[in-house]
Amino acid sequence: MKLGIIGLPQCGRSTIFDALTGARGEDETLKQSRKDQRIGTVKVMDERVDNLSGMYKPKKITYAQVEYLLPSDILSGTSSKSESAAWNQARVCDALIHVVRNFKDAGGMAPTPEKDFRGLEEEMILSDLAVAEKRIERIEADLKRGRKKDEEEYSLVRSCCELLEEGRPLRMNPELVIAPQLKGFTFLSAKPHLVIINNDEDNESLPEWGTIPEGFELLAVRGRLEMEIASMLPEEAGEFLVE
Ligand SMILES: Nc1nc2c(ncn2[C@@H]2O[C@H](COP(=O)(O)OP(=O)(O)O)[C@@H](O)[C@H]2O)c(=O)[nH]1
Ligand SMILES: [Mg+2]
Repeated sequence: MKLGIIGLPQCGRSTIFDALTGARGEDETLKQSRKDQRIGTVKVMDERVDNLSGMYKPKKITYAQVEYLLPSDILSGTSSKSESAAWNQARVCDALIHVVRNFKDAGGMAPTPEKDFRGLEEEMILSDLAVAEKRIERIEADLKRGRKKDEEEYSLVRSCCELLEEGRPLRMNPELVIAPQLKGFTFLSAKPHLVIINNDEDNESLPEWGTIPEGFELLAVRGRLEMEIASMLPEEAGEFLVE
């Protein structure tokens, strides 16, 4: 399973990636201009696999793996090209982890988690709408040239456009999410999402949220603290957690 980590700049994506994959933090200067995506693979240790392999003694034991993908940073100034490159990396993922900043930034600015969340959600909806509208245009142009249109695909893509035009993500309509004819479009707003509220070290609670968006799970995580723990040696981490 491939999970993509997305979020606005400086929300803590790299920090969460390091926390999840146990990678030691990159140094700050490197972090600021990272052009390539990063991938970290984590084995899912599972007692059931251990028990079964104890019983059947297979030649090879393969645990399930989760692949975390951190898309390349969107470089300021070069907006649209690097932006679409980063989104295309997220498109190939099975699900997305949307990181939202909930700590004061370097300039001391208070976080605006709900606004940030909605901003990125809107971007995904608009990006999907552009893909869907392009397909509609294409089908209609082909029709004029005498090609037969695939009614089923046409009506599915039309339904996507309608939902997206209302500003709603495609995951709101399960029928569209599972339609095989739409799979190739790799719609961002159709993917399962987990929203991580990236809290400061001393904050364990979820922020005030006007309306929790439908079908969403919010999870409060102290990203920098988790990253620091993940980069400790096991015995250090044990002592730290006890304390
Ligand atoms: N206080 C606090 N700062 C954090 C936390 N997570 C990240 N930061 C800081 O926020 C800045 C941006 O984090 P980074 O992971 O590079 O964000 P990215 O741009 O989304 O990859 C860095 O200076 C981090 O040290 C957190 O949980 N608490
Ligand atoms: Mg980063």
